[in-house]
Amino acid sequence: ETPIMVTRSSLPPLEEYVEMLKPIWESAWLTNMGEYHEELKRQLKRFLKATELELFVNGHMALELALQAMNLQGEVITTPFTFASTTHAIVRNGLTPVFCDINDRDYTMDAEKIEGLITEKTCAIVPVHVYGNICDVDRIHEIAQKHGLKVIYDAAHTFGVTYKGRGVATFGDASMFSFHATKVFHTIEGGAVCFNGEQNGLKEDLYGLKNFGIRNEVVVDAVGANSKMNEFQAAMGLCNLRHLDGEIEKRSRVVARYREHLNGVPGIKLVQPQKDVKPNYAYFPVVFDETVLGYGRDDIYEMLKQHDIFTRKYFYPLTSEFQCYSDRYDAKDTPVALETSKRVLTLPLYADLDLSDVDRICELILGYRA
Ligand code: T4K
Repeated sequence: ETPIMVTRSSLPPLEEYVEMLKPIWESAWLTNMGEYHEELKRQLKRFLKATELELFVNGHMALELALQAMNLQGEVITTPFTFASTTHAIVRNGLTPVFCDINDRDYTMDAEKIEGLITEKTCAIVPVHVYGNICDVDRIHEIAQKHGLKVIYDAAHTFGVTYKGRGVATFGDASMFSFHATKVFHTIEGGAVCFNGEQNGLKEDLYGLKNFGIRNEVVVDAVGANSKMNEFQAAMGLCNLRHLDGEIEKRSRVVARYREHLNGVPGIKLVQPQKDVKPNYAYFPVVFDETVLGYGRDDIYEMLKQHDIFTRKYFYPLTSEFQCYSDRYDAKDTPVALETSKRVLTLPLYADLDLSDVDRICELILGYRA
């Protein structure tokens, strides 16, 4: 039997992608904001209900350059329960992460703990809509307004999610999306920053920063990087967008099947659907409580691996525990995040995962004895 990985990239029919390549061969225009780049930008703006959007070579550079474009200095309140990228993007901008704990319902930043971390050095909040769960955007907005802080969401997992009918891209000063191959929507590698167009010069700055800070042929006015999305990536995005609704629908069936098996089982905790949120079924995290079950997350991880089923411990360890940061932080300061990282496992989830495989995975989990 073929191994089951935590996810599997969605791909359009090969002929569809090949057809898209023909104009690239004819024009020999491969990168640097070509026609597909511009078309994808238009379509994504509409799809994400964003007022402004810039494309990038990947999600990480999108976040890193969004922070750079905001000209921030000092401390940034963020979550350690995330992928390496979030914390690295802050540190690589010369900023200091200050880690806020998460809540134990949906594992996003605990908004009630933010104000206690604000100092005179705080300049911004970088929350993460982790697994596709929306942060408490209303409360975060209130706090940011009160203290004059920028809010840059890591929305890597929330492509197409809406809250009270509003695109998730419209919250905060900016939101970063990842279009990596493992995401609900992908451009092989890729990313975007969505933002409100009224912020002074942000549009021009973001555009410049992904192209070496070049304004025009003779003016270079910022220390930029090279983070442009190329035409092959944009073509993949245009193809994938056509199939997205169907892919999300298939994912929803996989999630419903997992829930049928695992909901309400003592010692096994699932994230309950969020109120007023249209989800995208990005990840399926399960928290195993060893004190109830007599066995823990690592036992399930190993057992499934024996059956060629490869789950992932997203997000273990916390970023504050990484070797490059651990001398500066104590993970015990974020106890909910620490406990969750030790207990959580993300189960396989992708559009073409067979429901019979979901049944098998759940039977293995429910039949496990320590
Ligand atoms: N912020 C957050 C909260 C994020 O989660 C991420 C990325 C970012 C920022 C940064 O965005 P990007 O710069 O990546 O756009 C994967 C992804 O590489 C990464 O994008 C993602 N988060 C993270 C959560 O997961 P790994 O190291 O776990 O990937 P890997 O190579 O082990 O792949 C996982 C599984 O996916 C494989 O077992 C099989 C499947 N797969 C993988 C690849 C590469 C495919 O089916 N096709 C593929 O091409 O990081």
